[in-house]
Amino acid sequence: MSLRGMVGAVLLVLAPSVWAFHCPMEMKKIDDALAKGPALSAEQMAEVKKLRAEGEVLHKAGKHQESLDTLGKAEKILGL
Ligand SMILES: [Cu+2]
Repeated sequence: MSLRGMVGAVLLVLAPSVWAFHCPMEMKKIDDALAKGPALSAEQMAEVKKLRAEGEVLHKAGKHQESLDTLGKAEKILGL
């Protein structure tokens, strides 16, 4: 196996576990922001909570990239 192939294989194995740790960090950031009582409209608040819940479901389903994308949208609304 070429060095390049090996690096690729290692990255493939490591990447999902890196994401797996990343999602809870993003969820915590959102929870912390929500705990501070952000200045959001009721509509935005509902959207953030929905995205936060969806992110957790995706994370548990092993869809970490989709989870991060979803959590990222919630963070954007919160201005994080
Ligand atoms: Cu995850």
